[in-house]
Order: sequence, then structure tokens, then C-alpha cells
Amino acid sequence: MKVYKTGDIRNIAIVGNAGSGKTTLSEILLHRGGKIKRVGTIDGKSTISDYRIIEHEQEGSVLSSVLHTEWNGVKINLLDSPGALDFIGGVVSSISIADTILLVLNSQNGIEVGTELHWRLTDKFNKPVIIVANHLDHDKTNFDKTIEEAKEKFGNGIVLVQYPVDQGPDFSSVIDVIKMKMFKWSRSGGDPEILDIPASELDKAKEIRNELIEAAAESDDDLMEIFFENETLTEEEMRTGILKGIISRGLFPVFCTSAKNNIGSKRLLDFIKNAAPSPDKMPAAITIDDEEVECDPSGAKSIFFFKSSVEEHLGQILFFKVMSGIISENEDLVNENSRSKERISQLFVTNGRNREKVSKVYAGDISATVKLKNTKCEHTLNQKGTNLQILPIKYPNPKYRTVIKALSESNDEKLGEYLNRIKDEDPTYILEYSTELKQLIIHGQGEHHLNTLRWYLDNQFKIPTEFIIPKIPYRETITKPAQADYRHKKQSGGAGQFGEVHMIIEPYTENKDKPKAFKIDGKEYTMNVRDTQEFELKWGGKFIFYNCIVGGVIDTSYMPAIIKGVMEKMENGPLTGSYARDIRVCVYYGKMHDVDSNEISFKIAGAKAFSDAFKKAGAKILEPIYNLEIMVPSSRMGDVMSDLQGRRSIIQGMSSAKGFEIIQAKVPLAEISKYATALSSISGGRATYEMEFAEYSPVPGDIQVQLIKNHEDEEE
Ligand SMILES: Nc1nc2c(ncn2[C@@H]2O[C@H](COP(=O)(O)OP(=O)(O)OP(=O)(O)O)[C@@H](O)[C@H]2O)c(=O)[nH]1
Ligand SMILES: [Mg+2]
Repeated sequence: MKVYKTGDIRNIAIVGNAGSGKTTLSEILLHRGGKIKRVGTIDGKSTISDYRIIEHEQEGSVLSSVLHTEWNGVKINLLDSPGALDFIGGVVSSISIADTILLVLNSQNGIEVGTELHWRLTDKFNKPVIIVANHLDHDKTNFDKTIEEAKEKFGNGIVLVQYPVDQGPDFSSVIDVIKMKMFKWSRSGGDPEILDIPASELDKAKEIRNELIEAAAESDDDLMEIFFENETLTEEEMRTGILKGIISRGLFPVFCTSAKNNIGSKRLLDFIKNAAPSPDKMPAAITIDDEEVECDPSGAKSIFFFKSSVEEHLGQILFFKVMSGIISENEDLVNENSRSKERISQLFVTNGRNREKVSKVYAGDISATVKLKNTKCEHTLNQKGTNLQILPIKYPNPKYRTVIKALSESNDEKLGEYLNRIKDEDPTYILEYSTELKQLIIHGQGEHHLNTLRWYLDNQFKIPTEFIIPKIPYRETITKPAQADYRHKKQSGGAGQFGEVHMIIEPYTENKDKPKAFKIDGKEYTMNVRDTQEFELKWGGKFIFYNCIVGGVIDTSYMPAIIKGVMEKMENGPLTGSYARDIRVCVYYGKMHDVDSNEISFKIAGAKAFSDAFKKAGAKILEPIYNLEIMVPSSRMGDVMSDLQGRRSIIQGMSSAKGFEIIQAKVPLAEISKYATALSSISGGRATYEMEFAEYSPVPGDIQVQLIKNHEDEEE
């Protein structure tokens, strides 16, 4: 494989709604660049990008694929990404690594929820976008409406470089306003005829060209001056302006394709070569220490791993981008994350599952390697003496969870191993062994995402499993002060046990003064705080312990035992066995015995007194509440809102974002265990959401009664 210099590299992520034609477009770009002889199809399960069995089964991409093609001496790396909303992980890694994004539109459907979501990601990662209006050969295609919607949602930076003359089933021609020519394809696509623009289209073409020139001029003050003077720009000035506009996200050029009919690839490749930035033209990468790493082949060697894939007969392949320097075969580097030495003994470039060896990889290029010892995705490897750690890719929070169990216990170990392998390929799966719930929980992006995981386990790894709805991690707390005392006394021959503890417990809230006095059931208690201990509970919330003993009735040395007793009860709450939180405990009186008192006695007395007081203190069960941000097309708003009302949610806010409504709501976790699926069915797959843990809050009274009863039944 040829070695390409930094300026001759373009890194392109292909994103867009499911079915917009990304994989088919990738295929014709590979074919056009001479990388494949035959154009594969989705129906024929023969594309280079969708090579995995699961992708044949689902007839769509599941993971991103690293591809490359060549155009006039420039290497174009293509990261074909999945469009289905649940497979967002592949989109996030592709966008974060690429320098330019091709956002593919299905011109029958206009802007779809996936388009909107991926657009937002390009904005978040601040990456240039080229828009490809695909599917121009359908009878329901509506190019003008699609572009209108795009302008409405993404702004006036959307400018046409091309427009179709005859969209629909006979689609064969586009007018290109940079070249000011008409391209006309035969039935088999490929190389178009280049014709003069017909007289009937000339005015429209000129008008659109002027819009493009104006947009190009707007990206640069000098160009703007030239434009005002001459009322136009030369081809060269236009190119400069477009490149600047693309990089600064002021200009988003639109191209026309019918990927299935092999129409439109050549001009797109020309444009990528001429107007998409090479990696060194993009802002420097950032490290965890906020240092900038310029994409410079003469800089210190540094590579960042962004993707892993497990291939039959080969094992794990790790993909990286060279952030700086030039990497050669047999390069010795140091992993900054795991602090171990690694030798890059093999270097290759890929087209789906096909690999080609390469001797050197320049800064900005993408390559792959195998057989590393201690390297994973997100790690940075540097030449000795350099200590950079590139900022890891931030993936979206999970929003769907399930408990997973191997049907046969003998498969437990294997299950763990395979789950980790799947997780390496798709970092949006999160594995959690909850010691609290004693369950292995898999978090993912939606039911489809977890069903895909199950497909791997059933078909690829042959491990039968069951998926169970996970328990909710409830908490317990109190709402008012209460008093209790307990005497633990045991006399059975030999040494006895004796410990007596009197305590008052009350709710903890932030910035509350130290306890001074309580009035409980008509009786007054004065507290004299001698010592305070504050515990940050690992399950959230606080426990504050006040030693208010006067006159040494309990020796200070017994306090840790009392705390231990209370803590044990907090770990196994008196109502339902859930963790307790946010409680202040004042031990103010008690008794000890010269001979019989010991730690165990005070631990027991502390635990019992706490448990008794807890039950008198207006105990409440708390449930986890999540912040949901739901993005829903305006036409489905009513259905989504009424569904939310049935889920004990509190609407926090609503805003409109051009055709979409954004709803912010607080919803209990117990009500959204299958929300991803429900929302998809309510909205016909057009709505999406993000969720994030917000807080714990008390469950309604009837639910509390039910939960306590369930716990008692379980205990029995
Ligand atoms: N008629 C027509 N069909 C197309 C065009 N582009 C793609 N298709 C078809 O649309 C379907 C989806 O195409 P893909 O290339 O898999 O789309 P994708 O965007 O990669 O889909 P995901 O990977 O699932 O996100 C396939 O049946 C393609 O043959 C096009 O321009 N015209
Ligand atoms: Mg695809």
C-alpha cells in the first residue's frame, strides 16, 4: 500500500439517518477510487462495509467500518457509520475522529430524527459538514422540500453546489454551479456526460451560483471586499472561500446522488479532494491536560486508538489515528494510559474486513494494528519521552438496562468474557455488577441495542441467556426526628455482654446547624455535641454521627462500634432492605459495665436503637428520578406528552427547535424501564431522548405500602 503524506489525506465520517444510503454511497466511492472491481449491494449482502453477519441479517450497519479510497493521489479514509439510533456509538467515534462529515439525506423523507441527531453531534464536535442529498431516483423524492427543511433546521449556511434537473425514477442529470455544467448519466451510472447547461436552466443555475459565491465570500473579509468590488469571485477565490467556510461551519455545501444507481460519486470525490480540509488544516487535538497536539508529521510520535473490532482468525484489531509524527512498522511506543511498552509490529489499512500492509503512516492518517498487550480504545501511545494523553471520546449516557444471566451457571465466566468483547467493539454498552442489587446489569441505548447483544450471545457465542427487568435501586430515609434506646444484655456463664445506647435521629439536610435540642413526644432533650463524624455514603447521601455523651456514661472508645452498628443498618434499610441515606444520629446517653461491656455489645445496641428510631421517624422510600430530554417531531408531541403523564413525570420545560419539540421532564426510573421501546412505537421511530440521573425523591404513599409488602413477602 502506498504511503500518503498528511496534506494528501482526508478523513471523512459518513453519517445520517438509517437507510439514507451511507453504505451504498461508500461502496460507489470505493469503486470509483478503484478499490473494488464490482459494486456490492445491500440486498446482495455484498458491500465491503456491511460485512458482518449481523449486518446482513439486519440489512443495515451495526458498527462503523473503516474504509479508504483514492482520488487523484489523495487518500480518502471513510468511516461508514450506522444510522439506527441505538447504534449511536459508531457515529460518535467516527465524527470525533474525522475531519469532515458527509451527512447523507434521504431526499424522499427530508430531515429525519437521525439526521437531526447526527447534525447535533457534528455541531458538538465542531466538524465541517458536506451534505449529500441521496435517493434522488424515487418517485416521492422532493429535493426542494428536503433542502428547505435543512435550511430551516440547520441554517442558511446550507448552499447548493448541485441541484437535480429531473429527480424521480428517471433521475439522470444534475447541474453543478461551480463547474457551470450539466452532468448526465446513462442507466448504468458511473462516468457522466458533461454538457452545457440548457437555456431553460441557466437563470436558476446563475442564481444558485451567486448564492454559493456570496456564501464563500462571507467566510473571509478580503474575499468579501473583492466580491463587493467585482460582484463575483474567481474559481480560485471561490475555492479558498468554500474551504474557509466549511472549516468554520459557516458553509455546508450540498451534493446530489443516487447511490444505488451509481450517480454522483465523481464530483463528490473531486470536491472532497479540493475543498475538504486535510487533517493538518483542522484545530489541534486536545489532551486531558488541555495541551494542544498539532497534526504535524515532524512532531513527536503520538497515536490515539478510537475503535476496536474482533475478526475471525485474526482476533482483535485496533484502529488508531496518528495525532502527530510518522509511525513505521515495528515502532516501539509507550502506552500513556497503561504505562506499558508496546511494539506496533504490523501496520495496515483496511477496507471493511480486507487488509493491506503499509510501511509508514503519516500524522492525520488512520491505520490499524493487532496483537497489542495492554492497549484499548481511548488509549494514547507516544514515543518514549512524550507523555500525551488525548482526551477520550465522550459517548452518550445509556438509556436502557437489563439484567443478564447465563441459563447455565457453568457459562458465567464465558459470558463475562464475551460481554467484555462486545463492549470493546461498542463502548455504548456498559456492564455493571450491582453489589446492591446482586445483579449483572447491561446498559445500552435501547431495546434494539440489547437485542443485538443477545443476537451475538445466541448466534455467535452460543450462550443461552435470560434477560430480566432489573430491580430499582431504592433508598430509604427519614422525615422527622425520633428517639429510641436499647439495652443489650447477655449473661450466660463466663463473661457477659452489656451495652446501652440512647439516640435521637433526624433527617440530614445541607447547611443545617449542629443539633442543640429536640422536643419529641412532649419530652425535651438537650444535645451537647462533643464530636462530629461525617460519612459520604458510597450509595449517595450522607450519614452524620454526633457524640453527645455527657459525663462519660459511654466511653469514647465504644463510639466506633456504635457507628458500625448504625452503618450496618444503613446498608440494609429497616423498611425494604435498601440503602438508607441522609440521616443525622446523636448518641446522647447510655450505660456501660466495667466487666461485661465490649465492642460487640455496643454495636448491637447501636444497630437496634437505630432501627427502632428509624421506624418512628416518618421513614420514606426514595426512588431514583431521571432527567429526560425528549426530542419529538411536533406532529407527535400530543401522544408523547400524554404517555409521559401516565409515567408519574413532571414536565420541566418545553422548547421548539424548528419542526421538533424538546421536552424536559423528570421521570422515576421505575416508570421508564422500557421507555426507549415505548417512545419509538408512539412516535413511529421519529423521537429520541437522552437521560441522566437527577436525584432521589420519595415514592407516593401507595407505592411505599406495596414495596414494603413485597419486601416482607420476599423475606418470608
Ligand atoms: N432507490 C435508491 N435506493 C437506495 C439509494 N441509496 C441506498 N438505497 C437503498 O436503500 C437501502 C439502505 O441503504 P444503505 O446503504 O444500507 O443505507 P445506510 O444509510 O447505510 O443504512 P444504515 O446502515 O442502516 O444506517 C438499501 O436497500 C439500498 O439499496 C438510492 O440512492 N436510491
Ligand atoms: Mg449502512
